[in-house]
Amino acid sequence: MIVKNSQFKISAVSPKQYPNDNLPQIVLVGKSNVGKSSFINTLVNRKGLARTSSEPGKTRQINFYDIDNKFYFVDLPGYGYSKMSKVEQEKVGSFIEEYLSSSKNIALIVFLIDIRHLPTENDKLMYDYIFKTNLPCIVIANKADKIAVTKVDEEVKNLQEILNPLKDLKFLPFSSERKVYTDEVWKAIEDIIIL
Ligand SMILES: Nc1nc2c(ncn2[C@@H]2O[C@H](COP(=O)(O)OP(=O)(O)O)[C@@H](O)[C@H]2O)c(=O)[nH]1
Ligand SMILES: [Mg+2]
Repeated sequence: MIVKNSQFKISAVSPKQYPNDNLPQIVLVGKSNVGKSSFINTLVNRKGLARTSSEPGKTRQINFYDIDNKFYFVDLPGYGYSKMSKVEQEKVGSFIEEYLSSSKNIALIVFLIDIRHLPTENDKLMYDYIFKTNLPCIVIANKADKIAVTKVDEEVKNLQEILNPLKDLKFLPFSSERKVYTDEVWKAIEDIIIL
């Protein structure tokens, strides 16, 4: 898909601020710094739409981006930022769960993990949580530019074996750095929601 018009809609800190239209919401979930905001920018082909940061743990609101008046990309705060206090981390966790359990328009969860590492404990907890919501989900093994091209397929398979041995979810590699696999990801999204 080629996006023509993408714009920031709102930063929400509570459910009453979520957009109240019925556009489908595609939500980015993943640990802090895994590349959620960059993923949005890469797919819509705009450098600065979603705020990215090399310093993790910055986003504490839920940012909604209107894409061609067809759907929202929803940028959630990342979990598992080790420099945050336990209390602060729990706050972020319940914030994420509040959105995932109360928004009525979630059409797809895009769950980002890092292709270089085994899923963290928090990744596994999030995966289990997503599984229980029954919402459609695809898993993106991000930062594929950080490993040899010849290892990419093997690593993606490996991660699926660990997180999703039933193999009922789609796992895809991705790299915002090199802007590769973008077509495959759009296709996977469009297989699930009609855009
Ligand atoms: N090498 C590489 N770096 C990436 C990629 N995606 C994001 N980053 C970098 O990772 C850092 C965190 O990215 P960001 O999108 O802000 O992560 P977020 O916290 O999940 O939203 C930034 O320094 C990005 O430039 C990628 O595909 N490859
Ligand atoms: Mg971000």
